[in-house]
Amino acid sequence: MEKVYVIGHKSPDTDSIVSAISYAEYKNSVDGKRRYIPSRGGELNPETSFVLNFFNVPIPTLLQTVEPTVDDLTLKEPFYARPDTPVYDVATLMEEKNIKNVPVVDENGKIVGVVTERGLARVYVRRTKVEPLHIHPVPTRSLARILQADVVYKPQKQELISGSVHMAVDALHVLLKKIVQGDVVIVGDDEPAQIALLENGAKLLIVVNEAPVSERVLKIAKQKGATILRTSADAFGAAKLINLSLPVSLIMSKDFPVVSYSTSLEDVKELVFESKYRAAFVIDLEGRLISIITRTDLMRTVRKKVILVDHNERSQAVDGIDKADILEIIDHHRIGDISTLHPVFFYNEPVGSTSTIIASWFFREGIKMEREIAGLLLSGIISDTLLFALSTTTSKDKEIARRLEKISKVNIEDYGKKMLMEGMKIKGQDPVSLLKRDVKKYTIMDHNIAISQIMTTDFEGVLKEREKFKNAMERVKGSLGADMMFVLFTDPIRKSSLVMYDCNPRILEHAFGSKGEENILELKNVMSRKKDFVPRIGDALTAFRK
Ligand SMILES: [Mn+2]
Repeated sequence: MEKVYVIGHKSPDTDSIVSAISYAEYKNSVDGKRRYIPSRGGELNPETSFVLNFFNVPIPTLLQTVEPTVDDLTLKEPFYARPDTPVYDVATLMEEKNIKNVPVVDENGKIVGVVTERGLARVYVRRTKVEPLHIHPVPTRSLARILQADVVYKPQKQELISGSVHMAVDALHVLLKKIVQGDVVIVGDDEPAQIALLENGAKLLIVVNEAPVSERVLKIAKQKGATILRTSADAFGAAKLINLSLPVSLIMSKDFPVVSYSTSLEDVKELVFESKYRAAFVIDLEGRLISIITRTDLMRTVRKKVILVDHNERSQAVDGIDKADILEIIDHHRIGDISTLHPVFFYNEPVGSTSTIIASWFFREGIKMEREIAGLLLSGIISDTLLFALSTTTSKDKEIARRLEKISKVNIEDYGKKMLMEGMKIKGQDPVSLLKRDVKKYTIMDHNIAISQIMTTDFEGVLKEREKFKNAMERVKGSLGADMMFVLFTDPIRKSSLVMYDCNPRILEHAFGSKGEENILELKNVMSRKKDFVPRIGDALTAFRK
């Protein structure tokens, strides 16, 4: 079934994670033709971990990038050989199925080698030059099949047969000196020779030209426990076919390109086009062969299908979004710059959270909502509105939250406070990862701006560690390639934010009437990054441009 990944922004917050999980659930119940997979673009923050843990919901699949990968191809089940499969059978398979590579797979399904047409040819050129004829252990039945021979006699217990091969072309007394116990001899219709060979230890007679095998010969073969095969081929033909009875393990090559489900198609292309196999072998985590990718598999343009929730700006989306096929966007932020290949369902409503929108659709469509989903959606609303404290909170958020409260069987106030406190701990946390946890990038008037927001009730702790946070800010700014950075420490109880900035102080003066001290400024009633902060920075930058 076609897969569609439902995913929120990078540095996911609670709203984006629970929206992805809930919307995937919603879509799976209204559309049975596709499989909607909740995904995430990064590590969970402590608040979200608490939420998923509280409602016992699995963590969504991590997608570092939505670039097309092996997983997006329609993989065929491959033809393969076992290490003891005779080369003859592999060559036949290649011809019948018109394939150039046959992977060799052991009894656990692991790929151990590859036989190629070219490799096959090269091995035979080399072998016929130097090596005496030899039968490597091969089941008697397989050898008979390859020689197109009848099994005239074979001891009951003997399954595998092997040994050095002689041709009965010398005078008999010369030949008898050459053979040792267990050897194989290709003979014609010379009955005395057949008998003498059996009595001198030949383990297998290959009687060519469909020559008769007498009762006397048969009797001795039984006594000696030797095998007799009879073929219509001549001596030369039989020798040629014996060469093809080699197990492929002797001629397979062991350096072959492997890829996994998560290898990007870009990398696969490079491998396939550079490899002498003109193919790559797909294996799972245990090394088991899944499929083979050849050039024809790579002709078609493949894209991952995605639904974006809780964001619509390219800079906030997971990597590779330009190579993905966006099917829908559901958001509650400003309209950004993502463009799509086709007309898509794009829903944006200025409410407090994406969770509000998705919950309202469950209710509108009368889709049964499990307690866990209600709990997650409620958490998304609480997280994004800081328990209805943010100015972005609408009456719709409150109304939906009350309905979710009933289904989820938690108390909004008690649960909400507990959840927010979990996410607001800053003590003992690494400043860089704290700053990266919820950082968003904006492009305003040609400036690359990074704004990190950290919820905390501990302004004193922040001021005490100001140097650490400033160093961390510098590092994060550099790693994001931003030319300005702001960190908002927001206290939902005090209803104010402490902003730490790395930019021209005049921007702050223009936007908020003060530049504070030491690049730190407290902003009363600034709670929402997108509603209370970004627009005023945008106004200041626009004013400077003029
Ligand atoms: Mn949100």
